[in-house]
Amino acid sequence: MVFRKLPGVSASGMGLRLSQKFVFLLFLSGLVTLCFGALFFLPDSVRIKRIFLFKTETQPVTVGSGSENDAREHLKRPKEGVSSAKGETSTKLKPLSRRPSVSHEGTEERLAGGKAQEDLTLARSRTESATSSDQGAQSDTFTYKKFKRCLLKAPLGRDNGKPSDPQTNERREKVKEMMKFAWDNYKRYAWGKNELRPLTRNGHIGNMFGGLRGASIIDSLDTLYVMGLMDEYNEAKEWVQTSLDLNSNGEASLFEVNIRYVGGLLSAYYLTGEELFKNKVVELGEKLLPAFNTPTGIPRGVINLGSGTSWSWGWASAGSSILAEFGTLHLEFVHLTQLSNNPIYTEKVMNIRKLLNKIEKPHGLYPNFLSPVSGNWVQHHVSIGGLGDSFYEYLIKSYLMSDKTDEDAKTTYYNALEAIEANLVQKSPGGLTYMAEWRGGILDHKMGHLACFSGGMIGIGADDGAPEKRQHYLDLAAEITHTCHESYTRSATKLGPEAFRFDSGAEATATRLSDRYYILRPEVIESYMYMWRLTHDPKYREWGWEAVEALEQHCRVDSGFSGIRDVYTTTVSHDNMQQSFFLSETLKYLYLLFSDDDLLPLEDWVFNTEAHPLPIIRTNCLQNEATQDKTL
Ligand code: DMJ
Repeated sequence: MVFRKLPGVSASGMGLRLSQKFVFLLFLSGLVTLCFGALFFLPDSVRIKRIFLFKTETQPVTVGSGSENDAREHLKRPKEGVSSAKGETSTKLKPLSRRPSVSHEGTEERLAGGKAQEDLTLARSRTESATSSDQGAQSDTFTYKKFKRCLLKAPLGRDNGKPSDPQTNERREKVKEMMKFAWDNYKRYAWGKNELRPLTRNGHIGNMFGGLRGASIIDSLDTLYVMGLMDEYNEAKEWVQTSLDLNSNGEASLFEVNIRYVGGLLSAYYLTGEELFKNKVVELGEKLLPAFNTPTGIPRGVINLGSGTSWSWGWASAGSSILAEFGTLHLEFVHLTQLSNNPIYTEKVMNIRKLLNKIEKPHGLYPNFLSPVSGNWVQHHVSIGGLGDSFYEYLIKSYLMSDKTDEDAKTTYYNALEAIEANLVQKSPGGLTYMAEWRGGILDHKMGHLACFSGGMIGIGADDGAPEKRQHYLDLAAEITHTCHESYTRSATKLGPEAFRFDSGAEATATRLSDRYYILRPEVIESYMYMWRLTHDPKYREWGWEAVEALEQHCRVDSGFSGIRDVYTTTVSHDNMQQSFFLSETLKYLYLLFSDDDLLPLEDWVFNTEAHPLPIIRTNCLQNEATQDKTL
């Protein structure tokens, strides 16, 4: 090493200075090391620790850990969505934990999340993601006129889907009357609240929507419009204009706000072209973004819409996020990108997709709990019912909604379906096909009402499967739908229980008291509707009509519709809750079942998991339209 003499400094003097400097630097670096080391002794909650050590906050995959009770509790939780309903039936909500095991403060997460996502090489820029840019890009700003020109058919059909057969038309009118009855009572007793309590004749707010109000109004907008209940639709629209306040400051379920509010407003916009809905939905979409500020970009389940702070459900083991929650954002977020011309929404959901593609799947299956910090699975519980369900639904629907360009969604869906068939699909001794649940390799021979949506899902995906599998998928869809129908016919009320079993001699019946309730859920009817459209087998309309009669007989009360506590007794006990999804889904699917196929044709529309129709995005057409507009 060569020391160059500094001017005016002797060699020995320079040596002295250098050794002083050396000692000083040694002291300084010792101090820094000490301070850094001390971080490890600080409690996890200290902000500075989380900023410096976020990368080491990975959690080991704890297969099979966590309490079984926890798992049972939230098996019902995410899909039920409406907390009080659960509270009043047999399922009680556990309170949200304010002190989860990992950090949840918006600001730190924002800093940490951005950096860690780079580390995981999860691309966030448009150019890095071909699919993302395909889905998100518009050569020009979206306009409603362009969008309408790119539809293949008129959304409401030739004659609003009116069937020519008089009996079917009568049945359709009956469903419309049920909608009007449900709406009128909501309006009379619970206007502006989230849901109607039809026995006590008051409103329910609940804690799922972060202080947002009017869930039944937002969930009903498109149903009212499609049914031609225009006075009611106008009342709903006016409420959105004057009273939908998005500046709430409460704790919301990202999933529920997305499927009901974002989905409901998007559909209302696409069906009507009212800019009001578009403005509202874009404003709301922005408020959901902070939930993604985690080290992996996997959003947490709960978000404070005012502060942007987010955290995991207290009942989700080890601060995990839920597959059916973070996996049920794709459709709405791609549309938010389209309407706002901001790629960020599509980037967020593509990031989730990439992480899921990357991590190892046990037997090709997707467990229900994932750590948003480490990106590892937490517990190996797999279910096509609660906690998992709509993740699978959104894969095939993402493919369909992309005008069949999202090949990645397609591959992921069919691979997942293969794993489901290999590991979960079972045949009962009585010959009923069902989807069991999987707990670390052990089958639980139980199928939830929620899992009954899968008949419709497998049906709509049948045609795009491998040619040799198409008929098989359609048959599988029909078998699952048949099993779900059996779960209805085997009860005294002809309505299906929350969960039914295929063990200890049971064949599609609930064996536990706590599984006997019915909360006006749509999934079985949803599958009837899809299977009707796909096969035109009249039995699906008959089965739908059986459900209408049962709803009328057992769930209709003086002031609305109510869930019931036990489907196996005709001396019914009502749960006093008219769920918003009854207006959004159950009645809409029934109405479509008795309508011609040209009402919301499947060539142009996919339904989000709350039955809000979203249009297929024809990027090429929209871009050509943009070019044409410019040259006109
Ligand atoms: C609805 O909120 C949605 O369908 C959701 O995906 C799960 N279930 C309820 C209705 O049962």
